[in-house]
Amino acid sequence: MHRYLSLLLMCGLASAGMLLTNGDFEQELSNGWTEGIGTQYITDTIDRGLGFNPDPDFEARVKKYDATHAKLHQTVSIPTTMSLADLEFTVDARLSARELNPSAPYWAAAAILIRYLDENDNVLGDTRICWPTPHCFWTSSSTVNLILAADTNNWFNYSFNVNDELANVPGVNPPDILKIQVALFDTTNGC
Ligand SMILES: [Ca+2]
Repeated sequence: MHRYLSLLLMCGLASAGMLLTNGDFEQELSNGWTEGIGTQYITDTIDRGLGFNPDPDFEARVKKYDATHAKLHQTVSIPTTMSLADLEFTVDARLSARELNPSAPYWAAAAILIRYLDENDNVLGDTRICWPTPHCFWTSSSTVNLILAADTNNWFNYSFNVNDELANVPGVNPPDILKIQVALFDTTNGC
């Protein structure tokens, strides 16, 4: 086996009010969130709990070992009354991924994806707050911006204004963005 990863978080996409449903995970995940695990085994889980982070509130966890991927996601339409500059994204997360056989060209990555979608749900680009292992091929491009976690042991807050962040993905045309998907995502290849 060559991969192990997990991630935990609470997140928000807000202006005057919260756009994400149950972004703080204080309710069951079925409220607002969609789960997806590719080829699930007993070691692959998506759940929520109080104790992943020592704060008194709930967090969500996406953990995979043998599955091809695990994903907890939610897509929101940007209200016509809002501009992209009105949208502030924030998340507290701990990201972890490991290659258990570092000599082999297998890779894993844990990420929070902020995906920019057009009206037909096509992905125009994304911001990836991530922890990729050494063999992961992910790189920043005109449509992808990687924000790397500092380490795998600690929780960090990541916050940005969506319109400001789009300067880092100049291949995405802001007027085309009508929806945003937020996803907690674990993936691997070659195992
Ligand atoms: Ca907690």
